[in-house]
Amino acid sequence: MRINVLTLFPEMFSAVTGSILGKAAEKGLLEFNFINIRDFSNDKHKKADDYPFGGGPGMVMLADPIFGALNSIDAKGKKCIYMSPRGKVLNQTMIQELSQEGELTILCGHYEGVDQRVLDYWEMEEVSIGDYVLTGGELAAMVLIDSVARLIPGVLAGEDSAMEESIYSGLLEYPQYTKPRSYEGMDVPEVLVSGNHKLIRLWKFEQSLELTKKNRPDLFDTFVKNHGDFTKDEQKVLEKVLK
Ligand code: 6GU
Repeated sequence: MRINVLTLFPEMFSAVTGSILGKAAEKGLLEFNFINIRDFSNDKHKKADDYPFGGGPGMVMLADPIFGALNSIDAKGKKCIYMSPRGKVLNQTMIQELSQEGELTILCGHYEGVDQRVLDYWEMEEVSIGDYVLTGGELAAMVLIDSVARLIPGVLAGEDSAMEESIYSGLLEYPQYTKPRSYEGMDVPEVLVSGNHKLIRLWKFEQSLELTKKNRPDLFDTFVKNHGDFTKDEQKVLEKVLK
C-alpha cells in the first residue's frame, strides 16, 4: 500500500517510520510519501494559512498549496482522507475497508481547518479518531496509518496475529501472564498452568465477558444480543456473568 501524507510537520512521522511500519516499508509492503504542504506555497514567505472569510477564531489553511501538493501526486479520483474532529469516527470496520486500498492520501489539518474547496474538489472523506480535540491532524493520521497497516498481510510478524485479537469477536481481551509463576506474592491463575485446554478456553471467555461488561457495557450488550451459538459450557459462563 502506498500512503501519501500531506502535512506541515513531516518530521512528526518519524514515530511511524521508525517502528514496525518502517520494517514493513523496507520489505516493500508499505510505501510512505510525506509531502510538506509548505513546499507548494507560491508565497514568498511560504505562507500556508490566512484569516477566515466571515471572521471567527484562528486561521484557515490555504487551498492553493494543498491543490499543488495533491496535483503533484495525481490524487484526483483516488481515496483521499482529511483528518478532522468533525469527521466520521474511525472504527475497526472502517480500518478493515481502508486496508484493502492500494493507495491512501491523508491530509493533516492545522489551525481552525482547511478551505472547504479543498474538501469539495478532492472529494475528501473526513475522519476523526474520537470525541476530543487535538492541535493537529498528524497524531490522528498516525493512529489511522498504524491501525490500517497492521492489517496488511506480512506487516505483523505472526501471520494471523491481527485476526486473533478479541475486538474481532466483539469482546475485550482477557488478562495475560508470563513468567515467573509467582511475582511479588501474586500468582498466575492456577487454571492457566493446569494444562486443561477446555478449562483455559472457558476461563478466557469468562474474563473477556467480565472485562467487557465492566469497561464497555455497549459492546457487552451487542455481544449478548448477537451471539446464539454457544456451547453448553459457554452458556453457563455467560449466565454467571449476566447475574
Ligand atoms: Cl482527526 N484531528 C484533530 N485535530 N483532532 C481530533 C481528530 C482529528 N480526531 C479527534 N480529535
